[in-house]
Amino acid sequence: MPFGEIVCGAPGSGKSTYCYGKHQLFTALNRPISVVNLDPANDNILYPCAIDVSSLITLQDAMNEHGLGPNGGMLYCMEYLEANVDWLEDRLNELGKDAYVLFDIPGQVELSTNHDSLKRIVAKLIKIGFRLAAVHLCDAHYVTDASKYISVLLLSLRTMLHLELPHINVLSKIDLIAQYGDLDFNLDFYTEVQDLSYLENALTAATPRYAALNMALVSLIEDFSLVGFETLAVEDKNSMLHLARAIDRATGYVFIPLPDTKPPPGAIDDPDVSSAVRPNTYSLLSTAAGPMRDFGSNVQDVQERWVDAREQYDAHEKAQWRREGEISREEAVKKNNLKIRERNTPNSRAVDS
Ligand SMILES: Nc1nc2c(ncn2[C@@H]2O[C@H](COP(=O)(O)OP(=O)(O)OP(=O)(O)O)[C@@H](O)[C@H]2O)c(=O)[nH]1
Ligand SMILES: [Mg+2]
Repeated sequence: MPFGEIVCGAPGSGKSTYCYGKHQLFTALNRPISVVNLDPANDNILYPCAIDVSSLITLQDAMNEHGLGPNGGMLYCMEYLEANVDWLEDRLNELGKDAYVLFDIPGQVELSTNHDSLKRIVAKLIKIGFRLAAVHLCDAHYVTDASKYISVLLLSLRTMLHLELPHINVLSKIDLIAQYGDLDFNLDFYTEVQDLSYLENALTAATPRYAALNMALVSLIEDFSLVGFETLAVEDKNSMLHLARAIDRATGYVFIPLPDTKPPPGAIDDPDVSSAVRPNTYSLLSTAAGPMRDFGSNVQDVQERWVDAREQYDAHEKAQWRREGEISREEAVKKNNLKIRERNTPNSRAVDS
């Protein structure tokens, strides 16, 4: 059964970077992964692309041919893809029934909040057997201001209600959050969306005229009680692993490597590598259904890592990388010396005799 993620979010929220990062991580872990670019305006694709919508239609073609602007052109492209969904289905079938597919969606938010083409394409994918989750990326910058935070909550809620998929909202670029100054509340206030009435003072101070409207929106979000956030720093392995497990739990994906699969380089069960080098993330991902006790399952850890003690953690990580580098260099030298000794042994016996 194929599984997949609909990676959506506002322009620049980090969708393509996330797809690239996840492709690198899963390839290193020997986990199947393919990335499908569904953004017809994406002309600088970072990741190895299994299927590219640009071979069906590009935004530029749509604009030139029908005299449309970039927004109208994008909607046209999605409608065109919907009309040619068999093209997508044929290519997805070529990826095999055990494929794990990331769909990189254009950043135009109405595609995942109002327009029906993406929704119908998703319905088609589900019909052909895909188990999908929506991964909705939102720039963490939005939590630095109460009214922007309300807007991102509304956007997330609207996307959840429109796509009707198992849904994970993600505050992306969390590694940059300390740069935007002190937050009014701890990070868990923003990720858990527990009691938004605390925002009242900030909202009223910023826009006194709209105080009542703001509080009506707050109570709407609270009434649905659906929105919550995970966090993501794409270059941080722990953060990526935590999110991968959260998504696996949403889709029900359990990764069990085939018995004859070679563990990825650096895993503890690799007989060539000392167990001191790296923890065994391979088995971590094979037990996605287990309890979430890894880094990031507790948002206080994320707060400590990226807000409270970022510099100390960065220094600690650098020292660890240096030590890992030294250990693998020493292992390589040891292996090399062993090979030289083995090569010389028969000759030395011949000399002795
Ligand atoms: N520091 C940091 N930067 C990030 C992260 N994720 C993405 N970025 C940066 O954010 C910028 C936008 O990322 P993209 O991946 O192009 O965003 P996108 O959502 O695909 O954008 P569109 O396709 O235009 O909608 C790039 O400069 C990335 O390097 C992250 O976790 N941390
Ligand atoms: Mg992109």
